[in-house]
Amino acid sequence: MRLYFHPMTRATRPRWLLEELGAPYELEIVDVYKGEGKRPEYLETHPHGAVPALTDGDLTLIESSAICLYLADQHAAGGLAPPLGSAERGRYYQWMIYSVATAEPPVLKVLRHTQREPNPALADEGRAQWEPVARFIDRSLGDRPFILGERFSAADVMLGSVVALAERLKLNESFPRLQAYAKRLTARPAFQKSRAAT
Ligand SMILES: N[C@@H](CCC(=O)N[C@@H](CS)C(=O)NCC(=O)O)C(=O)O
Repeated sequence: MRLYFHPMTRATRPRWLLEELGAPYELEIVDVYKGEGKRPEYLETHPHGAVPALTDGDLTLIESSAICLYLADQHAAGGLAPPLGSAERGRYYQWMIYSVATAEPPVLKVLRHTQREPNPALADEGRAQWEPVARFIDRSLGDRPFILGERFSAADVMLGSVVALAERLKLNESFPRLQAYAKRLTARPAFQKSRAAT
């Protein structure tokens, strides 16, 4: 398997999962911040020139959530995806999709409008949109360590990467359980490794 990657991007998600699974992989750094994603050879792999992309034999996959769903199933013995057909599997799908469809956009809005394109009004809009998301995640976690309960899963990789970014942006201050969740996840060696440049 080859993961097309750059640190400080969504490509850290599948790398985090590969590290949790102890699965072998090759890393290919694509510096999307220097335009390397738009090189014609790479556009053959990722039509939008973004990271992550994963190749596994003849298969090429894009979208961090799809790659994580695939990896967790390919390495089912790693136990990071609940059994097919179980209610827990349903909740797992919910969090895998919620992470990118609902949780990520407000956090990225705050990131964008406090950094690359400063705009306090739009940043505040992002903060307001994060609030109900944070409340839902907080309530769903309850007093359990991970989003599906006692066991860490690939859903914690997807959701956790968003919550960890929200934490960096100080969006979780009214949600101590979210703060503890972010701390618990970012302390994991696989998370730390996923941020490395090589
Ligand atoms: N929805 C995609 C987003 C991928 C994406 O936009 N990646 C960014 C880095 S976080 C990128 O490579 N941007 C460079 C570009 O689009 O030119 C995913 O989750 O994989």
